[in-house]
Amino acid sequence: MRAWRAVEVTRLPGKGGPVVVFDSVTKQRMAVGPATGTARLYACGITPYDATHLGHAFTYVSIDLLHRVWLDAGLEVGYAQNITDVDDPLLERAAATGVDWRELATAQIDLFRSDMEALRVLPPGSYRGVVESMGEVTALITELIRRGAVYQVAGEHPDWYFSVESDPAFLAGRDLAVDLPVFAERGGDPDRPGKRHKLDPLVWRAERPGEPSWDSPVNATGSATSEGRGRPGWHVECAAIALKALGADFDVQAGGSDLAFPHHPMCAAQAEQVTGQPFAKAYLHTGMVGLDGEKMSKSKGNLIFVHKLIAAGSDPMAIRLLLLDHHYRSDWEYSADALAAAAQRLERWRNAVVNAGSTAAVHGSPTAVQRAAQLVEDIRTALADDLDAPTALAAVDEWAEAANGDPKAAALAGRAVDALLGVHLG
Ligand code: 5CA
Ligand code: ZN
Repeated sequence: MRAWRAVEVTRLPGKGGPVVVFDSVTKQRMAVGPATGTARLYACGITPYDATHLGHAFTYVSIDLLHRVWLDAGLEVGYAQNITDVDDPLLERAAATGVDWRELATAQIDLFRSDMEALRVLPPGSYRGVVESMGEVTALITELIRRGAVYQVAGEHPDWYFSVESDPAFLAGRDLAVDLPVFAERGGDPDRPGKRHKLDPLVWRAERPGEPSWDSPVNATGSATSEGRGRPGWHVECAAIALKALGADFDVQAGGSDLAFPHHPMCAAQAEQVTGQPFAKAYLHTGMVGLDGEKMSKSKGNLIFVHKLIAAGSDPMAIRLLLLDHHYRSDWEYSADALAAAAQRLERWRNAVVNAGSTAAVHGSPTAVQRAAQLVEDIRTALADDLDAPTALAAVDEWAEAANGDPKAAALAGRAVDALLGVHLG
């Protein structure tokens, strides 16, 4: 699948250092990315209906900070993202609105691409939908069957499930009283008759009338078969797409905190079963954006769309500043007032950077350039410390407040804001 257009990222003087993030599995801060070479990042992509709301935008802009910090540290970034382009809610929406599910997905992916471009989010190098990845998904399922880690339930719909007990570590330390309701809320079916364990996730859903289907991987010989046609379960898709693009033991698996369970542990368990290596070294989860006291979600319909804000006259860079004003791990609520404040902040920064030169007494004065160089370091330090964008924004505020119009200093500050925060002021 085509990703979206990349914006240029200018190189800044010097180099950023290692970045520490909070790993939600070990619940510890840890440095992520190699010292040299290529950092490998997987971000769970959209299910293409009702995109792109501010919650999605917050998650991808937050992940974009990690991408930019790694680039600033001189690393290459191998970035992969999926599209869940066949899934229950997508099919349900298509059926309810009388639109072909493929057309719905295509239109929403187009919208997502243009929103990501407007927000200056750097694109993934590998952007793959599930439909176009069916070969690797069924190959992974075949391998899981061969290893005895999945099983078929009896009955009218002979679906396949991954056995969580096949991974001895999976259930260790889990509290089923907490996990089961979350599993049920997020696409799981704990009470499906015939399952070995309530937490076992669906791996292959046998064809139902009227649903799209593909040849089955179930004949365990490695060749697809038209017997038992169906479609894959959600977690095994991301496991297969990530492994294909990045290999095992990549640096960071990222997504919103609603993927912290069961999605990411289920992806990891299935991938690890086959590779014998860790799936990812660290798991990064962004907070949830809400509206009127509830998480912004497609199912609740309480959505603020990026393209609608832009159509109503918001500058995409003001939207980006609104998102960056919240630490990536915090849950927060959208308000029009906060967006207006972000637009004012953008205006102040633009005045300090773009309108520089007219009032400066001295061009390239050592103190002014030194202050801008200090700003570069302050942004770097803030982002290296668990991607602390709000602190970085406060540093730019302070710089802009005291800026004296020196064009050389302003140019450096503007480049830093662009390269590290992704906010274009020119
Ligand atoms: N296709 C799956 C991932 S494989 C999925 O969760 N799609 S999604 O369209 O529902 O969400 C896309 C990304 O946005 C996910 O990382 C999700 O965690 C994140 N997200 C969804 N709602 C919000 C929200 N209200 N606030 C912050 N992030 C959100
Ligand atoms: Zn995913």
